[in-house]
Amino acid sequence: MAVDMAVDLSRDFLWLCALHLCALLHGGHTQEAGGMLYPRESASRERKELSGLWSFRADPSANRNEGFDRAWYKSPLATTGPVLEMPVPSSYNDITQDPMLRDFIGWVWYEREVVVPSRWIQDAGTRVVLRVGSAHYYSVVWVNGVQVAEHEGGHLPFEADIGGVIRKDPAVTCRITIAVNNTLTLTSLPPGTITHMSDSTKYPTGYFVQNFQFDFFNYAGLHRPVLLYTTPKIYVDDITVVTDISDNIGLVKYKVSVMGATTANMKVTLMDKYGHCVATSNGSSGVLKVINVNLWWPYLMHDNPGYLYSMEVHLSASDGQLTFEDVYALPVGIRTVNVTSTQFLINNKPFYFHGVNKHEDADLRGKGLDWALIVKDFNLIKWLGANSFRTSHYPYAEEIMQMCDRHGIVVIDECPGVGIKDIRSFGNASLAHHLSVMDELVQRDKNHPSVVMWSVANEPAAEMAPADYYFRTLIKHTKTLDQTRPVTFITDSNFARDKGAPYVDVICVNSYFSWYHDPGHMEVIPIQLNTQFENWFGKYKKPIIQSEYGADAVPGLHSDPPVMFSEEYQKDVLQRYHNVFDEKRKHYVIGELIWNFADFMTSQGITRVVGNKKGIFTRQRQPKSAAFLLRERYWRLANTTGKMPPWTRYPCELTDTT
Ligand code: BDP
Repeated sequence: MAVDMAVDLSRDFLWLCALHLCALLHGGHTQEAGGMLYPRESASRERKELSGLWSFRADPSANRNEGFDRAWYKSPLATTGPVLEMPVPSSYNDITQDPMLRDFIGWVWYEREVVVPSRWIQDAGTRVVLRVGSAHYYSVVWVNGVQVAEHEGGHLPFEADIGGVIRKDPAVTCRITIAVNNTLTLTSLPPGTITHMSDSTKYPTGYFVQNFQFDFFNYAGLHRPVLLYTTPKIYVDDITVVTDISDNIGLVKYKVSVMGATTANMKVTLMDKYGHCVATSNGSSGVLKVINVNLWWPYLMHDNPGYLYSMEVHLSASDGQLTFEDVYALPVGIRTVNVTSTQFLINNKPFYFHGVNKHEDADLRGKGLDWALIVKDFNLIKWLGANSFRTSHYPYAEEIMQMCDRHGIVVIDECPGVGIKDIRSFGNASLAHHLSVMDELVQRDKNHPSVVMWSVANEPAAEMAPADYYFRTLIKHTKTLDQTRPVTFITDSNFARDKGAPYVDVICVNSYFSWYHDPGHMEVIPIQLNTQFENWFGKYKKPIIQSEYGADAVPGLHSDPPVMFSEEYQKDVLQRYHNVFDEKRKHYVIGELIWNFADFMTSQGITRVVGNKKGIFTRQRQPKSAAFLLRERYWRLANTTGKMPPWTRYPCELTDTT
């Protein structure tokens, strides 16, 4: 059905300018340069969590700019208008009964007063850092009315040293104000556009909608923990580790960067999981050698998966008067990753991805971090016998990445480059932002052994002419940032016309035969899937991952013979894909990732019945029939492709140790 709407690009442009102008007016980028180490407690570092209830108000003014015009950050939010209680972390969309807030576009304001320990304020040798785990999408942060940070992009952390501000008047309670704008523009990631409807016979005055071309709800708000942490004023700013193996010796090449001093004494100690020292070194860079190394192995590939050492960096330095000590302990997994023309090797052994695509998505909290959900999902992943997932379609919480490290779940780490379909999103401004998002992602996740490949995008319009330069530049840049991991993007383009594919290390292809093409005709799957694989491998001679496939199933809807949307149809589609995978994995197919782990929310539309139903689990994490089919398969695959510890040999129960 065609919708008659007036697309006013100049106003769209104004909207975009408003977003960036506010950045200029309110102080520009004050975000700390340098490392992005996860804030861990240590003998020299403390943390203060700010999760809980914050004051909240959306700005529904016509230009969404009332908060800036009236400087809502200058006084407590409750003094400039009504406030709601809003949980953090959580998306705000599903928390109230207000439909306006569920679909709100523009600035929302969060505020929280914090009691900062007086010790932190009195001791000028202590850095006090405010860290926001993820705010979707564009944020400006003030402390006591002074702007301390500004950040573009959801899904990735940013921080600011707030010591100077809170020390100005120690008697004043520390008031943190965060304005977050979820508007997506042609240059944001993901991109989007705003359409203003000017036909007054159809739409109210000032009516506009946000358009985007991705298939998940554009949840917004403070999605991950906000916290304060301390470091000494001379501190470990960043650590980079790259690992290698030589016979039974593990090599941990490390580099530590220090802020606050030009010279420092450094002691680096590598501990095994029982706290025994296995290697030491001095100096800000070096190589730690671990004899009889315990390698980091994926789940179901070894009887001791996810082995982590702890690299303790002890820094001591003087500012001329006082000596400062800082301690940071980084979990380190020793493993290698290599790609050949037909294989993906972890520790020089072929690795087959039998995994899932996920979303950060759940009832009520939307994309808000929730430990109960995270642990449940890991239990389901292990129950399923999955050894991997892709962070479709944006970086997941650092806490999730740490779980992957510990449990040996292999990750394809994807940036929010999803829905790049408009040719105007291939321009220089878009590319520059995309490059800086990759900088932030690699900076955050470079030390996770679970991360084995970067994905720079999902299903972009890769057949468009500018895609060649765009992906060549983006992939080259990512490889410069990290020379140890392969880089890919996920394609659904035609193999002969895809302009980005020449630059990837692994071909990752999505297809929905008998669903979006030939709906209802599962009999086409074997021939079409076979053609897909032969075409891609024939042209590129690179290993291939089926990075998405699947079908919607409404839980409890049954039909025999199977029809679309029934649980039987979903199972049958999977089974027919599996038959082809089993043939091709003898040659060059190196993985299969089901779309999707669980049902998830999308925007409303005529193809979605309260969200996307391609989950093998419901949104509440209950299995559909397909989950049992996949479980059978994944455990069988694990038995044939991995070295199974006795306690996991399928179909034995966990208690059976024979
Ligand atoms: C793929 C997209 C994914 C969608 C899926 C679907 O990558 O985000 O949710 O299709 O339509 O093309 O279910």
